[in-house]
Amino acid sequence: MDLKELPSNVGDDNISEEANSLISSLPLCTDFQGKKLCNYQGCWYKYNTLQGVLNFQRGFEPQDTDIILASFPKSGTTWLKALTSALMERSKNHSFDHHPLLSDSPHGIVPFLELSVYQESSSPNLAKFSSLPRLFSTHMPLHAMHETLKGSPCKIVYLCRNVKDTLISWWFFRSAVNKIEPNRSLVESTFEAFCNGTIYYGPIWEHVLSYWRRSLENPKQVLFMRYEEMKAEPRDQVKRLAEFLGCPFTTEEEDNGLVDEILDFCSLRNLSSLEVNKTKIFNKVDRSIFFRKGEVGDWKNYLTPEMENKLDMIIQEKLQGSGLKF
Ligand code: PAP
Repeated sequence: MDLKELPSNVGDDNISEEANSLISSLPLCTDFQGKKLCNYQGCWYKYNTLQGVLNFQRGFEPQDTDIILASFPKSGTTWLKALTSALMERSKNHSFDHHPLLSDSPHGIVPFLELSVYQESSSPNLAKFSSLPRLFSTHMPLHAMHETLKGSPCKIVYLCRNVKDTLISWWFFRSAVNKIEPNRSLVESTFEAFCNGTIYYGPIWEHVLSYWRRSLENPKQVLFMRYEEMKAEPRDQVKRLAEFLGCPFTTEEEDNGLVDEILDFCSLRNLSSLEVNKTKIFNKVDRSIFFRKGEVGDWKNYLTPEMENKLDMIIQEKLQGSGLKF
C-alpha cells in the first residue's frame, strides 16, 4: 500500500506482455527526470501506471452509488480526499476522536483506482469497500474512464488548481521523492514539460478540459471544484461538496458549527500534525511530502516573468472557447 500511495509510481515496472506489446506501438518519451512515459489515448503515463489504467478499463464495474475523486497530480487531492471522507463519515462518527483519518492517511482511505486498486491486481477484491458509497480516486483524465463508466450515474468530483501552483507543487514533490534539492534546473525542466505536455498525466489542459466539459454537460454527475475557491471560501465550497455528494448539512449541523469543525479537522495544519501522516513511505520518504504550504500564488516566488508569460499564452490558447479561465 505504501508504495502505491506515491503517484510517482516509483518502483520496478511490473507489466504484462500484453501491456508491453501495446507500449511498443505507442508514442514514447522520456520525461524531465529520465522516466519513460508512453502516450495512451492522449495522456502520458509511466509504464506501470498504464498497466493500472488497462486493468481498470477492463475490470472495473461501477456501482450507481460510487464516488470518484479526480484531479491532476498536486492539485489538492489529499485535501479533497480528507474532506470527502469527513463529510461521508459524519453520520457514523459524531466526534473526531475515532475518525478513520486518525488511523489511515487520506490516500489510504480513498485509494487511487489505477495507482493502487488496479495496479496491485487486475481483478482486485473490492469487498473491503463494503459500506456504500464506495469512494475511489484517480488522476486519469475523464476520457480514460469514459467507456468503463458509460451509462453509470456514479458521481465524480474534479478538483482543479492553477497550473502554475500545480507545477511548483509538482517540482517540490518530485525533489522530495528523489531526495534532491528543488533546484533551478529542475524547475526549468518541470516548466518545459508542463508547457509541451510531456508530463506524467499530461497535457494538463486536456486533463482539466475533459472534466470541465462534462461538468457543463452533466453537472449532476461531475462537480468541478477549484483549489483557489476552496481556499477563498471554504465554508461555501464544503457545503457545495456535501450537497453534491448527497449529504447536505442540516441547519442543526450548521448551527452546531460542524462545517468549521470539518474544515479545521481537514486543514493542512491538522492533517500534517497527525502521526499517521508522518510515517515513512517508499524510499524512506516521509508522508509529510503530501503537505507543504498549501498556498495560492506560491508560483510567484519561483517562476520568472518570461515563464509566466509563456504559460499564460499557452493556457489562453489551449482553453480558448471552453469558457474555462485560470
Ligand atoms: P497528490 O496528487 O500527490 O495526491 P495533492 O494532494 O494533489 O498531491 O497535492 C499536494 C498539494 O496540496 C500541496 O500543495 P503545495 O505543494 O502547493 O503546498 C499540499 O501542500 C496541498 N495540500 C495538502 N493537504 C492540504 C490541505 N489540507 N489543505 C490545503 N492544501 C493541502
